[in-house]
Amino acid sequence: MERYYQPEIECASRDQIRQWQSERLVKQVRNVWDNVPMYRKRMEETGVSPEDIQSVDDLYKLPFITKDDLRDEYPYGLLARPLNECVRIQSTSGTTGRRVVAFYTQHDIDLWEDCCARAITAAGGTKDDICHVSYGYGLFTGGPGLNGGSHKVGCLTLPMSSGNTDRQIQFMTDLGSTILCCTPSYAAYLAESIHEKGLQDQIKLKSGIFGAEAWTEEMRRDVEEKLGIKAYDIYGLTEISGPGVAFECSAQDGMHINEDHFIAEVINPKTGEVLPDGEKGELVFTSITKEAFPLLRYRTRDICILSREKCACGRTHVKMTKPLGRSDDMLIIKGVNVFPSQIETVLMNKGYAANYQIIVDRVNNSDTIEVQVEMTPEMFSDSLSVVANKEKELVAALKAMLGIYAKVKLVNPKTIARSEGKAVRVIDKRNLYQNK
Ligand code: DLL
Repeated sequence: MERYYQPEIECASRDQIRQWQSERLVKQVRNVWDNVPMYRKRMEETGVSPEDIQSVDDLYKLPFITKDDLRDEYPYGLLARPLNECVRIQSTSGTTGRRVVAFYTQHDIDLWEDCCARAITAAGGTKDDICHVSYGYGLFTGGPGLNGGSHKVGCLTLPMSSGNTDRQIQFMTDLGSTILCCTPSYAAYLAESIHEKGLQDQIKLKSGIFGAEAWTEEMRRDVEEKLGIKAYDIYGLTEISGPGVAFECSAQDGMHINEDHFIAEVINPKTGEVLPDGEKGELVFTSITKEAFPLLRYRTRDICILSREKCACGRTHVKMTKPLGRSDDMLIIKGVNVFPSQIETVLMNKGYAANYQIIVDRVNNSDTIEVQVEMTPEMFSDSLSVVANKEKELVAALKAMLGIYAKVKLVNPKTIARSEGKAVRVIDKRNLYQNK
């Protein structure tokens, strides 16, 4: 039997959802007009005033906002509430230069945790469950979001955070964890380690809630089989709240977007034109219930398809496919958002030319990144120790910029293939977006 955390909302009629969206949107537009100078300026430039927004049908009139706007307004520019009403900050996993900071009032946290509670309940979670949260805790939204959702459902919550795989497995077997929340690549790694230790019979897991990065149907089947669970996808982004913006139900065929809090649109990333359901494009969100950090028409850069076809689970909220790619060049490596431009900045600062290639792969279910960069003729050396020292120096500088380890391989001048068109900077061998 399908379970819901908030059945009256999750299974509301389409008319009811539309009415909520319209009322909340009108209020939110007035709110940002009054309280966030950037929105008022943008709306004035576009020739839109709050009176022009009477319902969701008018949403298209509002200007888009992007990650660049968030960076320009960093840190406090987009706050819609006084700072002393905010109780929490979270931040995207991208580091230096690209960091985005989101603010929450207590009410914002409450609604965000409701969204995560809906996801956990859809994955079969009840107060009888032991919910093992192995997403990172801290600035990253994964740990705190699922932790809060788990409390709301009433599960016994294990705030494991990520890493220390032996301890994870020990707690899992000793305490009898029944729901696992972590990135899909960590789930695959845990599954493999459990099998290596021959402990699969001592695992009591029944479901997993995996997201924050792309994963394929093949990976789902593999993890489901190895751990004897049902694996559910969960989607979200810090800017809009964190995990739980959308989540999978028992149909395991796309994720329901929590439309009472977020209005979803899909647009043509080149022209900005709004596309009908069923067409592939960039996902855009408007947060209609956020108090501290409301974003209107925020371009996620995630490519997906929306569907309003009736779902077997009984939920009525629109479904999104798994992200099918991105309209920018952001990579997610070990859960960390990485932009090739950050790597280029490090190389340039250290005196290298723009002849480099970034090779991303997945080895034993763990992401790897290697940066191959040409030495300039002036720095060329055939002494192995000189080269090794230069590589070490770059590894440290990249770690400082990205927050993760990237292998560096210095190669001789003129050995990286030159392109006649656009340079091919990134070779991603993971094939993560092969679903549709
Ligand atoms: O990854 C929030 C999250 C935590 C979601 C835990 C699910 C579970 P950010 O670090 O801000 O937030 O990264 C957001 O990650 O724009 C997508 O490109 C990607 N992403 C998130 N969930 C999925 C998913 C968290 N299920 C960015 N499948 C988003 C594919 C995902 N990509």
